[in-house]
Amino acid sequence: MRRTDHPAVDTLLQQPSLDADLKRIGEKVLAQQRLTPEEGLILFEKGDVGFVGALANQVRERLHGHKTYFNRNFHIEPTNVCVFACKFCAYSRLYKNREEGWELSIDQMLDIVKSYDGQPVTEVHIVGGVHPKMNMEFFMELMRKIRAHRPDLHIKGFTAVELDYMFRKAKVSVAEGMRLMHEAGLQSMPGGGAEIFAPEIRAKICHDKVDADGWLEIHKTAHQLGMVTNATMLYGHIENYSHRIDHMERLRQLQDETHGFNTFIPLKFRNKDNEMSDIPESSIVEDLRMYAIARLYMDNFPHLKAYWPMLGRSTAQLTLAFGVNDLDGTIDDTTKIYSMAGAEEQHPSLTTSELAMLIRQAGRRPVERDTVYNEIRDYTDEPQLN
Ligand code: V47
Ligand code: SF4
Repeated sequence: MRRTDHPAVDTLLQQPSLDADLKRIGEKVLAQQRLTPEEGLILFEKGDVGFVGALANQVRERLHGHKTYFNRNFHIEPTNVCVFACKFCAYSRLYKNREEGWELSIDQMLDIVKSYDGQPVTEVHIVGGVHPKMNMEFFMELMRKIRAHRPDLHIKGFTAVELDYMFRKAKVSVAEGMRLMHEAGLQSMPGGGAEIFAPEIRAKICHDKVDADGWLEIHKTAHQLGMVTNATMLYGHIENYSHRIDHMERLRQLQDETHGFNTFIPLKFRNKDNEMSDIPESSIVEDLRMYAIARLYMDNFPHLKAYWPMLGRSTAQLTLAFGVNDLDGTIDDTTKIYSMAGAEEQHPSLTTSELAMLIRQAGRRPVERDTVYNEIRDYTDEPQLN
């Protein structure tokens, strides 16, 4: 009997040779039932890329049809000087070596904002290293000036790592710090700094920055103020599948409580020029399995995003058949964090037309969105527009 709009999924689940656990999990996904951590682990251990991909695609199309979102943003990276010493980071320069780094003044950052005057960008994404002299006051003044100059520009900024450090330096509670930053203009937060929550992995790869509880508390507080945030997971290094499930489970539980997360972004570990360069990178098949299992496990996250400059255009296109419904990085990607760690695209830049074309080539419908996923424009039938 045909039970879904995806006969391929039905056929897959009826194959007599299919493992009994996988069959049961597949039936649960079709019945829209939540997967347990044990079932998530079984998917990682036994689910081949074709199996998890077909299921994740079914979920993706149930939630979003063929729509694939992108937004027009630009990045400001205030500094690459950082007090922390994450082993996977190829981007930061330790504070003691800061002559090798850059530190932008408020006026220099405002000049970046002004360079986009008249351009149809909707968001500025502010994120960088953790510089001890760039404190809360400094960033509140920056945001007030950005808002005065361009009130319609959505300010998404600061990982929980940066905020935790600022609040501790300013001796304010998370609740007070978030309230002040929000009042100064902060509207949403990116998902960085989460890495892998498990303390035994954090101790080895990023021992000195905010821990899982601190990261989750900052996002929870943001959600309580009405802000939306994203969540990331850095995978494919020294963690095992249980650590990935534990990470996703903790995010799923907070999301049940607050519903403040928009997007989950699995970040593939890249091994160039960092202290973990001896660790081989995950294969594309493993990357696609990661996206698919994330789509199946994170049932209360509306969106799953791939960051194309990191993956490369072709792999990013492929992810659209494995659960992903959002591609980040558009017209003029200004971030260096990935290009310095060995990302596929060293100077990532695509016109909106080109990005829309990539999405159409993958058989999907390109839709421009704002930060909170209001639809701005459907590019399905507009091949030549920028
Ligand atoms: O937390 C650092 C990652 C993150 C490496 O929320 C690396 O919309 C791979 O979170 N290999 C920061 N990853 C960037 C980030 C982000 C990016 C784009 C969009 C959004 C969003 C968030 O970059 C860090 C860390 O996990 N990272 N080094 C590396 N070698
Ligand atoms: Fe600093 Fe972020 Fe790099 Fe860690 S990942 S060293 S917190 S810039």
